[in-house]
Amino acid sequence: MNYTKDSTLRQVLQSPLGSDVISRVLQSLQKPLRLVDNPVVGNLRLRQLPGLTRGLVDEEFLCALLTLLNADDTPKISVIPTPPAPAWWKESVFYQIYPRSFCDASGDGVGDLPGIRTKLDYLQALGVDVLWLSPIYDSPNDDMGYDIRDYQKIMAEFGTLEDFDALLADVHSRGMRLILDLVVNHTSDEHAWFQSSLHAPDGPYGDYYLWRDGTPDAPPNNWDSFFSGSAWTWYPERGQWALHLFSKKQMDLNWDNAAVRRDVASLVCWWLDRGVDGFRMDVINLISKAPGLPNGSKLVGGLMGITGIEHYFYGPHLHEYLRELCQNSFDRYNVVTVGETPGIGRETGALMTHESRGELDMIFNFDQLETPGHARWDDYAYDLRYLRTYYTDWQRRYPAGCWMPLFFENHDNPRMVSKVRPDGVWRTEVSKLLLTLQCTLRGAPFLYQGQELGLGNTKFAAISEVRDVEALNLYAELRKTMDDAAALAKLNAGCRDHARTPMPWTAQGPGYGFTGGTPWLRMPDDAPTHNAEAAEADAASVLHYARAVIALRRQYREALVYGSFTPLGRSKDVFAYLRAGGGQTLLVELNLTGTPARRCRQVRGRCLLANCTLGEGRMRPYEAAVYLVTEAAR
Ligand code: ISL
Repeated sequence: MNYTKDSTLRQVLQSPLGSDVISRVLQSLQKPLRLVDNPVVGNLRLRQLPGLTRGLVDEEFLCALLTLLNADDTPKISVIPTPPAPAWWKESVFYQIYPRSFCDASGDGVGDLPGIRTKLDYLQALGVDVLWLSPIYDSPNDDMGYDIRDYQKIMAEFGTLEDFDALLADVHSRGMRLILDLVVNHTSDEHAWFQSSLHAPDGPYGDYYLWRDGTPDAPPNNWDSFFSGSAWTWYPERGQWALHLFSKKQMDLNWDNAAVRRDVASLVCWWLDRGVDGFRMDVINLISKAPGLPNGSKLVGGLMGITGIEHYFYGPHLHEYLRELCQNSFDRYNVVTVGETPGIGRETGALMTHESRGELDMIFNFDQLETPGHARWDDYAYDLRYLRTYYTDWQRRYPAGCWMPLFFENHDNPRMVSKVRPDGVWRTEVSKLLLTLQCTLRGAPFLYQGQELGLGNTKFAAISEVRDVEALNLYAELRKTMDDAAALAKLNAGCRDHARTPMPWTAQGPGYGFTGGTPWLRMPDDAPTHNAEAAEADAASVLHYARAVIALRRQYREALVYGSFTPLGRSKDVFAYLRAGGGQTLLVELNLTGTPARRCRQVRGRCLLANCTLGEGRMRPYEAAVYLVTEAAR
């Protein structure tokens, strides 16, 4: 279908992209998607929107939307509730390691590969199947390894290729797997490709990056960098601008150049031949940029917090490039791929991951990390009740041939327990509740290091304690209009360093078993109380619960991995659902609030696991329990 300004909202909703965009806009306005089911709203034509929304939706936005809608006419993937096809990675529990902060064997204050090796017993006992390592490649660390200088070399602080091979062999010998982080939207400006591109524009790498003509005082367009300021840097050596969507040292590759795509596929195969079991793929949806790199709409910029994004978050060749990469690398191996895809919604996500499409196995959608109307830098208490709406929707509407990752934390976000309860109350219960959700919904649980200890945020008292480039740039920006205390308060709300503080293994400071040296980033405030040693000794700890709920997922695999999902009850406070398969039915019942709630009365069963002593009457605050259903009440 050809979309024009005369298309109705209902027609736009039929397109995967249109549906995702409308959902996102409504979500940021805190309006329900069913608004569009209203015949009057559904029949509105696009051209009416600027007038009706008093300019909130403007002409520029409509033009950008129409270009995107008309670029791809693939229909939505229909939701046919068939049992999912089995795959090893669907049965796996993933665990993300931030190597810099996991375990330091060398004593230099920075985590390393030999350190990870010493913790494999711990990880195996936890029950996780796949380890995902954040980047371990050679890097100048402007963005802590997400700026790669050499894809075939290990970062000196982390060890050597021999250390890597030894780690991989140890992981495999335990029946576990290991995936790496593939960062190929951009490279470091110190990568040999970029250096050659910069100094030899007519050489073989001259066209490997996004160079544009202009004068030093006017960037080629108005795109923002995700890390503050313009997305362009002027290079006098070449007399041109180069694009960097992230820091000034993370230069975007030109994926329209077939040689770039060939080189990426071959470096992927190099690692796969070494034995790695797959990749998490950094901002992989950003690789295809709109031809001509047009200016971004101010409206979208305001809504999304970044100008220009509509021209590359779902670019014209995205599917084609992913398919090509898959054919030339992943398809030849039995591996898993997880795309990190900021801005991609459920319908476009299904197009990127459906088993019939040959692109990716899963994508990270981040919509569950903030409640509607909020963004990461907002200081607010996360209302867990949103998860009931969010997951009910995804579990029912994400097609059977797709698989979703289930996660609340990673190295880019504050700790979820602190978002839910900034006051620290009910920390243990909330941690266990989140783990219960992750291990009992349909999808792949991704735990982030320290989550199993119930670690919370750390208060950064001065900017000198912060290491992350995003936060440092933002702080500099904020200080133009705010005092130090106000800027720090903003940073403390959303800073990525909360999740990057090193793992406390023992109760002994100052290194808490992470290092014998000085840690590269301060230890978490929680280290004296929330460390692996203390957790091991306490049968009621989050760690013991994490082991139990992971084991439960394995024991009831037919129901909890492959089984059906049926939500129960109408209360907004309680998320209750059945998972059924292999002749067994499990009931999961979660009180999403900090006050007692009515129990779900429809089903009776034997309690297999709970995060508290179950009360006789009402559910306790944040109570989480899993039952084996023996009898369904009428
Ligand atoms: O979209 C976002 C909101 O600003 C970001 O959270 C975005 O998803 C994220 O910054 C992308 O993250 C990944 O790529 C970055 C790197 O700094 C992150 O650590 C990585 O996870 C650039 O490589």
